[in-house]
Amino acid sequence: MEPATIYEREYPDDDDDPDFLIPAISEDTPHIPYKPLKRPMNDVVQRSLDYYELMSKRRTVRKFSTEPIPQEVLDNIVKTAGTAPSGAHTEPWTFVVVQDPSTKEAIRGIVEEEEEQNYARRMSRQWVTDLKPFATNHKKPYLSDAPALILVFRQMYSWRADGKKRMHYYNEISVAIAAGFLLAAIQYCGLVALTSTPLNCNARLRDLLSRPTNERLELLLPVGKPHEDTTVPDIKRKNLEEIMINV
Ligand code: IYR
Repeated sequence: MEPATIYEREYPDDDDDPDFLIPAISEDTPHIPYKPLKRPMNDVVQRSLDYYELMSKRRTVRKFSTEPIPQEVLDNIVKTAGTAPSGAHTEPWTFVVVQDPSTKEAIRGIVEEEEEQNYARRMSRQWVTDLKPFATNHKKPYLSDAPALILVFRQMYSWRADGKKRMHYYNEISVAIAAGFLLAAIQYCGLVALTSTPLNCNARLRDLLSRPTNERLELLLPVGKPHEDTTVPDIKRKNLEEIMINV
């Protein structure tokens, strides 16, 4: 029978066994009290301002210091990303953290090769023109200079212990939220990143890093301290009136 809705097409029942439905997480999962710290509203106001001011200083940088990042910092920022909400608590993300110089070099080789094609023919002339203010091109020295590269993979589905396919509902937005948490954690601890999305590199980087085919590369973040000579384009952010509508 034809699936009735787009949701049934994207998240189908197990056709082999449609009546034998068991949730991926136990139906008996207890609900426990949640008692986060209570803060007076004037603290809430102050903290909202402080956090905005911190985050407003975040910039994408393309020139990194080679100073290594303590493993503990990498562990903590990835743990923070892993606190993101996800569809049906499927946690559909894998963060591959690369510090090994020869693997960084191999990643750089693949990305530069593909980006050369991207800039030359895969991206439209309008796209390449729109990138001019950012002074980007296919050369990516930051992929070897930055002490760590974090590759964010999206798991489109996974496998349950009983061998059934586990659906990862809303996996795209879940991974996007986790990436936001990661960028915020990087900013909060005093490091910088480059939010990059290497076009056409998924299969080659997935193979290089031995990731399975249910995973797709979404983001590649060089992370570290900025190089002493780093400059950033003098761009402005939209003001509140342009991004907020109060009803
Ligand atoms: N992925 C390419 C091109 C690029 C695209 C966008 I949209 C940017 O904001 C920046 C770069 C690159 O990394 O050079």
